[in-house]
Amino acid sequence: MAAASPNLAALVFDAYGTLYDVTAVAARCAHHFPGNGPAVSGLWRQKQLEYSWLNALMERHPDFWRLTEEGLRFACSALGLPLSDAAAADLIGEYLKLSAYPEVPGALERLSRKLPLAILSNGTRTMLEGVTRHNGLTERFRHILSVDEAGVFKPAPRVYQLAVERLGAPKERIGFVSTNAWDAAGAKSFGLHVIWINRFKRPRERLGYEPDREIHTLDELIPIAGA
Ligand code: LAC
Repeated sequence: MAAASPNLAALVFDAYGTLYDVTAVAARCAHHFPGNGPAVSGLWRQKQLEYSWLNALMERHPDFWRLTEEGLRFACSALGLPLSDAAAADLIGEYLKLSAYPEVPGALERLSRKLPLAILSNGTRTMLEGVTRHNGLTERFRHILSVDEAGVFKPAPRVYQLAVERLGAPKERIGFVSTNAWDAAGAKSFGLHVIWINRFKRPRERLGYEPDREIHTLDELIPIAGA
């Protein structure tokens, strides 16, 4: 049973997989690598995230654009697929053109009338502003926050602290919304009020931190936020 939602002061959203559909890159991967689209895109995303966690542990901070490229290069080498520089640039460029999930624009419109909204993501500011502009959503957000401002990737607590500093609200009154269960666990470990969008009907991560709410699409957040 979900806990009652506190009087939320703001909503903060993860970007990739939460607002923007990263599986769309699979189609572009299939264009460059016929028959291997899902294999490339799946391994690419996995390595991109692994590299973010490993760099955080190594206390290094190459930016997410670079990790996105390195993850793609690893995936292609592992699968024995030659990757030209032109194909790499085309595929990485997809990150600036990802589509929002279908319910996202309407839900953000409703939510933004009730509460200040922000993005807090591993992406660089350029990546986040680009994809948000591409979807016509720039006006919905009070802040677009990149982990680069904290100099470390999620789920380091310093990242979630950025939301507290920039929104000026107590952490338990900031609703953090993510589809990535490991990101939801990191935000909960830090102390935010966490809403996990379980878009893909996945089991919960067993990291010891349960989300405060579990929903399946962003629409379900509208009544929770009283919007
Ligand atoms: C992000 C990754 C976790 O947007 O999806 O931060």
